[in-house]
Amino acid sequence: MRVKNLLLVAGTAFVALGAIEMPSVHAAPIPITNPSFEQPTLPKGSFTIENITGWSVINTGNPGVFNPSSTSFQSVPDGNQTLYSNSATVFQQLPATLAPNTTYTLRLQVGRRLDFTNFPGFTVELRAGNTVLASANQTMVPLPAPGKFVPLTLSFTTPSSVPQGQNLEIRLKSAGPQTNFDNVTLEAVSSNSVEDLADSYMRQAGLPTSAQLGEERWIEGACRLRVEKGWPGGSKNGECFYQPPTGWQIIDSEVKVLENRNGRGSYSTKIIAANGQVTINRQEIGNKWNLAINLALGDGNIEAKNKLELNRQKHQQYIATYAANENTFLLEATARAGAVQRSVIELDARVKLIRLW
Ligand SMILES: [Ca+2]
Repeated sequence: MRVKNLLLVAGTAFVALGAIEMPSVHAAPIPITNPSFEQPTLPKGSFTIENITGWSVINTGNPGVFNPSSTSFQSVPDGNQTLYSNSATVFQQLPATLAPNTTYTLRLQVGRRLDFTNFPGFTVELRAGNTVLASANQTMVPLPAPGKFVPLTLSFTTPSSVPQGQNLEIRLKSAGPQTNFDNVTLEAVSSNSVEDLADSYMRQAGLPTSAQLGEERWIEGACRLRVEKGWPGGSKNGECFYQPPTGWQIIDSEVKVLENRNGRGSYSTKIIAANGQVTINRQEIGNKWNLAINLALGDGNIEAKNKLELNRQKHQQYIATYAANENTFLLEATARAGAVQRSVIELDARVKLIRLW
């Protein structure tokens, strides 16, 4: 049996990267002026009207900074003071501008006064320029108990392309008397850098990158076969093999008949085990994933660790779905000549591969 083992240009080499400087992708906090409404500083029980350091006011309705006594709140989530609004919108345009492929998470606390019977409801918006990226209202949080605050989280992920120069903006609006807000934070996590970082850890651990895992590729001309039989008739067989490089599995094939003179030739294809069985060392692959995940954990890159765990799961699914002992594509052809008719069959097969490791 003659085995034709073509070396592929396809097997993209990956380089083990030793110790390299890794960028950190901790969530980056976006600076907000006076995020906890501690400015201007007030004595207990006092409030300002439309004087909120760093924040602007639209509409009317007595918004301001409030240092509540225990008749309003036993405590506030952060510091001593909160923002209050009796219907106005309070906003802050931030120096930071909208970035692509980024998840923004706005967090704040929404409070209900002990000494106000009604909780009027509110609207919180994260904006860029004049566009509302994400908004929330009272239906998205539990009704705060009188004298208590509840946390509110608002997230938005930008696409790969966004308009330039759009300043981020936070808007807080009460639907009436009175809603209190405190401890506003905004953070950004670039999804691009998480993917890049996860790929770096995978390369360091000797794994393909996430784009390479599950990559599918057609190998043109994997098998070319020509079988001829002429005088004095009878048949002649021919065969051709193709074996993928390590880490790749055959998942499909197509045969083009270039010539079948007098229609006397025939062919068949199958996937077989030749030159030994394919062995997927699951233990070894599992160890590589553990290494990649531990590297991410050691650097404190939780987002990259989470991404790696997803990639590992995807990888295990690929192996479970595609890994088989058949590792060789076999193309067989027979030319059958008649007493006066020559037989020539010429075939060109291509093979589709998937990268498993
Ligand atoms: Ca505060």
